[in-house]
Amino acid sequence: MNQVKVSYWLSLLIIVISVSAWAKLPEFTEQALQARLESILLGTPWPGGEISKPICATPILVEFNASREDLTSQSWQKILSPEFHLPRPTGLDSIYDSPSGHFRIHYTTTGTDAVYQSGIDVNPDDGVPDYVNLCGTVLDSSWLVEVNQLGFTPPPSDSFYVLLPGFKNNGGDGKYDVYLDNIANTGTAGYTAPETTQTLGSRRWTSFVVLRNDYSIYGGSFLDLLRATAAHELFHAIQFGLDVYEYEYYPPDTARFPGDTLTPFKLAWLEMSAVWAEEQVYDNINDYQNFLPSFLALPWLSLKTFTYSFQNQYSTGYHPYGSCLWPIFLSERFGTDIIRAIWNKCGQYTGDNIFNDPPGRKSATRDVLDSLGIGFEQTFREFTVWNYFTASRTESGFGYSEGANFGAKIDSFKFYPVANDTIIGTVDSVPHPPQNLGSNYLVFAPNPLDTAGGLYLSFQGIDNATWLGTAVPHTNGSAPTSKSFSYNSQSLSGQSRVYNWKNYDEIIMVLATGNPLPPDDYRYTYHVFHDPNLSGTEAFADAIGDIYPNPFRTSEVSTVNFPILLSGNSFCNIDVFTVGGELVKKIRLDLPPGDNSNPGFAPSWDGKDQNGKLVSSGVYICKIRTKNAAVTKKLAVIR
Ligand SMILES: [Ca+2]
Ligand SMILES: [Ca+2]
Ligand SMILES: [Ca+2]
Ligand SMILES: [Ca+2]
Repeated sequence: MNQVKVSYWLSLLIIVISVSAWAKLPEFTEQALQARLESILLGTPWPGGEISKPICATPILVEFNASREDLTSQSWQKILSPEFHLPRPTGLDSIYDSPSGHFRIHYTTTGTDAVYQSGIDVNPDDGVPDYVNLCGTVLDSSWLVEVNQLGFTPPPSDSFYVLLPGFKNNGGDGKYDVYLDNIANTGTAGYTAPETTQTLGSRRWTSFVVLRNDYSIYGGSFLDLLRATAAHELFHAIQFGLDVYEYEYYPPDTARFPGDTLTPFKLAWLEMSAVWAEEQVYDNINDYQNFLPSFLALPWLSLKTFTYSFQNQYSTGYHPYGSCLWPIFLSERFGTDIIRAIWNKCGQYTGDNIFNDPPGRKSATRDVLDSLGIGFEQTFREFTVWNYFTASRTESGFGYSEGANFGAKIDSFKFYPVANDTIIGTVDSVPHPPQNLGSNYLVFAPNPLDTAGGLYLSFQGIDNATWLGTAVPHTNGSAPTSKSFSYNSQSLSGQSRVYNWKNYDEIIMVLATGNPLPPDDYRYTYHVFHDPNLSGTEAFADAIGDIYPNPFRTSEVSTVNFPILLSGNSFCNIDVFTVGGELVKKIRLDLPPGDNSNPGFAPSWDGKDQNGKLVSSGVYICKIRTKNAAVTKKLAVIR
């Protein structure tokens, strides 16, 4: 053993101890954390009498890792090694290296930690229990997909990790260590523990995974639970190798979440993307679908909801798992690479930058979606529309590839039959206004006897949010169309018109908030009525929207878009001038009626002049004309 490294580690321990002498977590927070961790490791009761089944206990280990320099209670010694580290499971006296060589599996065939069917060694007959062979194959499959196929950076090697007194099986051989342990909390299928880092202050941490020695306690397709858990936990190991601090921290809010077993650590992205990873490795297991009720039945909850409440399938503790629909949506809409791109951006900044913009830079999600030219708000809007059309509402060719199999669908908490004399008056509040990154669904069904006219829809934000209104006219048996509300961000109001409502079985008004912060309920009023004039061809004035992205960074995106809404077929002329009045580019197009605003549909420009040369950085004047509209807009080009 290297003497230099030992003294390095000892000096680290001294730092830890000296920090703990003055830093302090709120007492309640520390007690709850300790009780949770003891519940996982020792099987003691979960705090607050909650049902103790965090199926993945990893967030508790992350919370511990983030807090351990602040812990004060001496009773922590019950579960911690003398160095205040979380010890790896002990008593596992055998090892097996997976066929790929990436994993070292620690197990035993005797005592309470004995693996499932420890005496069965047939396939292959190699002196290793077949259950352990299966674990090796399952972990290798997970690595093959997550690292080799999806391209995620593998978890950092722990080969540098030296043997200190009190550590056993520290696995310093560079293989990733997995322990098959009889986890004391029977509700927990596995966990990943961040352990250490090679460089003081680094966000890249090594970790180890604990899987169960035996999943047959769960009955049913319990080997599928082993598979899903292995894929899930390996993804946590990958996450910790990118940024172990990728979570939000904000103080508990007892006023708003009285049922919450409070945690100030919000790790929703960790869980939603790990459930997504399960689906990438084991598409046929569909473990994620078990968690969808907690998301789809409570669409107003923030996408960032994270609690330890697990009373039933609608409990908020399951919400981060059900929120796997967000990464699943992103990867089905844009390709699976997008999740790696987002996680890699998370890894470029220490701490929370998944949805929130850290100082001086864009959030990982916004950054990646901007680079695709669509932006966060429009993407979130599409997500809310996909979420409506699941289970019995699924329409072929639209939305989630497995949406018809979802056992849950969006709870639209207002349903209005509308006749031609109906006005849905202004409502001061709704029972569950959307939280940050949440959504509401109001469904209006035209009376089939009232054939003339259409529906006018509007809303007025009471609270300041990035309101995202979408009107979704839908006929059963057809893919829905959707139309963004026009929106005034100064007055927080928006409106939309749906012509010829007799063509539709329902018109859904989706109202969502696109702002990630602050956590709150965002109230609004809405006003919807039948308008007999909304018949025939939609006679709106052509609308020319804001050029996006603006500024146009030619190093990040290949084109800039000019969104245009047309009442009928029209030419589209775009002339780009320098501020000095010199014409640099002429674009001439014919566009179809309707919404020509999304990437791929909107007129676009590649930033090159008439000679095919990229224009220089600066402000350009764009004159945009259609049959019924003409505007002049500024565009900043940054090379
Ligand atoms: Ca065997
Ligand atoms: Ca190792
Ligand atoms: Ca699947
Ligand atoms: Ca980060």
